[in-house]
Amino acid sequence: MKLWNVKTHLDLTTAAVLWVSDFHLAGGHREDLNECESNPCSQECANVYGSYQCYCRRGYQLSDVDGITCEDIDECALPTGGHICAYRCNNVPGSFQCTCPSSGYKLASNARNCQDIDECVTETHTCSHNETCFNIQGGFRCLSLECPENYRKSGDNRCERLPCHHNKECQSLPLRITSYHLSFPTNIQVPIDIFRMGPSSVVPGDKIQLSITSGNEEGVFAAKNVNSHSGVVSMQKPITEPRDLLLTVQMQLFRHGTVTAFVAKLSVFVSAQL
Ligand SMILES: [Ca+2]
Ligand SMILES: [Ca+2]
Repeated sequence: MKLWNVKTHLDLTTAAVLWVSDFHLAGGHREDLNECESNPCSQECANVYGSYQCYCRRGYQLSDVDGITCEDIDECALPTGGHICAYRCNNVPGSFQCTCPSSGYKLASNARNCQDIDECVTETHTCSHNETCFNIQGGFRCLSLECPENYRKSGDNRCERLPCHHNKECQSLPLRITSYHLSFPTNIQVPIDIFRMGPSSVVPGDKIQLSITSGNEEGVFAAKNVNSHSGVVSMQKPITEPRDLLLTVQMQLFRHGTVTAFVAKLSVFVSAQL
């Protein structure tokens, strides 16, 4: 009976000693041991009564395996990581960095999006003096206007036909050729009207006929009359890859029994959307 009592007492004591293993027994009082002093954690350590807890700085997470090692969080691989950066995500210890294409873009102030560099404003373009710089997403274009024979330049983007002097062949040439420049991101929703054309003044009885005379071999665009004095060019098929297109749009104006042609040269620059 007595023996049994002693054994029970010993077992309890052993258990108690194991349980209080984190305490020093000083002067008969239990004193908490600061485990953090021996740097058990890979980053931060918090001493708590009877134990300690490791924790990690921002950008790291505590290892499930040992509870003491801080592992870098791969922000780029998180389920939401695909959208964390507009272009490319680079994982770095404790953080991540977004990057942009090596040319044409800079990192926006939010450090995630890419912002087009306007080379025409920053004067980093390579256009010559007689060319005009036109900014597009991720790049720029150098434009020059050259008028064909029988035409003279009458503005930055316009050529006027020279007087015909009763030359019938000359009279069938467009009266005016005007250049326009449009820029779009890839994959814009179609159909979408991109250009409207009509005579500068409307005379009762006018009729127009709009048509695309070149540059639409793939049927991406369509021209249609909206009413008797205006028409529109629309994009009918999505453009998925960056490319430059040159469309020639002709408007025939039927007025007072004569027909006059006007031509619009549409440069369509489609650039990648980031
Ligand atoms: Ca990281
Ligand atoms: Ca640009």
